[in-house]
Amino acid sequence: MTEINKVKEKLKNTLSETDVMEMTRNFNDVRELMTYYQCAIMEVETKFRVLNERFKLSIERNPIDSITSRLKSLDSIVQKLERKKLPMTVEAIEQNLFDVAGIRIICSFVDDIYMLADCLVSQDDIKLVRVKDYIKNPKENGYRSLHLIVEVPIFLENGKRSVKVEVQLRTIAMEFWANLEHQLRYKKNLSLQLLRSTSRELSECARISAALDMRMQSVRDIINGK
Ligand code: 0O2
Repeated sequence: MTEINKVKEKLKNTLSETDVMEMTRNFNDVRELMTYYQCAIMEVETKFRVLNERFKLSIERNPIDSITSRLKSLDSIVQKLERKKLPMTVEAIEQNLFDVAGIRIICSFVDDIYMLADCLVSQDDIKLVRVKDYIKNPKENGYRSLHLIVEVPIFLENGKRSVKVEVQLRTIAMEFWANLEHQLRYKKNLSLQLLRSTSRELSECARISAALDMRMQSVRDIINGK
């Protein structure tokens, strides 16, 4: 089955005839756009790898534990456009969906998150578009992470283009928590009672994990003589 037919099959109950026609018409342009997002991921990922290497010299350790990246799937893009009542065009994607290209940076310590974010946004080819600091202001459910939307230039055979990338920076503890919470969100067969008690338990885990991050940071500061 071709890529477009897979998307149509997946979303057959949610898309109107007009949506499907529009999507088919713009499909090749959207595929080309996806290659730009893939290039932007490579650019930003390299920037973080370079920073990690540099800090290995200056602070004698790697501030980054791991880096992952993902390109939003075509069906998720179509669903998000549909949810936001936007047309299925390249322009609508570029102007409204900021998380098509996503990079996640996992650190051991909270202060490394802010240090790396500062280093990234101070680079003169990076434009900071938006910051959501769910570490200083955690979400109601306990979710913590620093989210940046940045615009990065990519250099193509026929010129330069600016592309938006979502960067999520979090600690190992925040990642551990978010992965479990994500699983709960997609669990459909739990009773309301079990869902409520598990959400409460997860909230408590978020509180404990935030406290652990602070204590680990303090221990490291003592070790480093701060
Ligand atoms: P996926 O599969 O991770 O991409 P916007 O994109 O701006 O329209 P929003 O909600 O304002 O949407 O963006 P925000 O708050 O910056 O967060 C979007 C992403 O952060 C989510 O992507 C998740 O990856 C993560 N996230 C935000 N809140 C939570 C949370 O409560 N729990 C967990 N586990 N992750 C969260 P997507 O699109 O949900 O999915």
